Amino acid sequence: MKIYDWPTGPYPARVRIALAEKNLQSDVEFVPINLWKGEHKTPAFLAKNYSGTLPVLELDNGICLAECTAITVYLDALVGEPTLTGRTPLEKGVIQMMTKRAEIEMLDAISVYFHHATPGLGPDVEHYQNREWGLRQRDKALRGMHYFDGVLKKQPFIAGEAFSMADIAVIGGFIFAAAVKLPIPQECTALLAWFARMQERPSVREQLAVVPPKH
Ligand code: GTS
Repeated sequence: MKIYDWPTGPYPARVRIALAEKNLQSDVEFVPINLWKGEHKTPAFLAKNYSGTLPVLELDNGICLAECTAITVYLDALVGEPTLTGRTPLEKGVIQMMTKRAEIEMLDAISVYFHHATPGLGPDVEHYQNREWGLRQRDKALRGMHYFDGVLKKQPFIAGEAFSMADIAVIGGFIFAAAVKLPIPQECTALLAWFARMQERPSVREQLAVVPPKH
């Protein structure tokens, strides 16, 4: 399998953490795609992923899977333990719901803030920016952090009693927040305590220690 990604990107980090949790890193060849040079928007890359985003998992038969959630579901089904996407029908449903919520309310919102209200990937790549929209999405992300803080006041993990793909999605949000220097509100004590606990996991600790390559 090949993974096309950028080693420290917040979305690629989600798949890298999932790979580490499943102990599958050695089955994968990582191919760097330089976002700042717009390599994710070339016709060759768009043929692999119409949306022109990272990461993409390419199987040995040439089939490409994009979207962190889809890739994680695939990886989770390859190897049994630990499960990242749930065992029972209810667990599976709740994990999908909370993963999507992590994207909508935090990670994707920070991404829109980055691309619209900061220089983003630079003028050669960012062809359209709408600062007001970006700032609204930043505020949405901050509200999302308060929402997840409330969730974590009631349960140890984002989707309930066990670590899952939904936790990894919120970790992606933390990574993006740090990259754009958006502080997690100090009053979100349960969210901050959860993130400290997440960093006790080797998969997360190792990903956070990756040094960004020059771009
Ligand atoms: N919904 C997609 C997923 O879940 O995989 C979003 C992927 C995404 O936005 N990836 C970023 C990207 O390709 C990579 S990174 O910012 O995390 O490094 N961004 C480039 C762009 O032009 O949107």
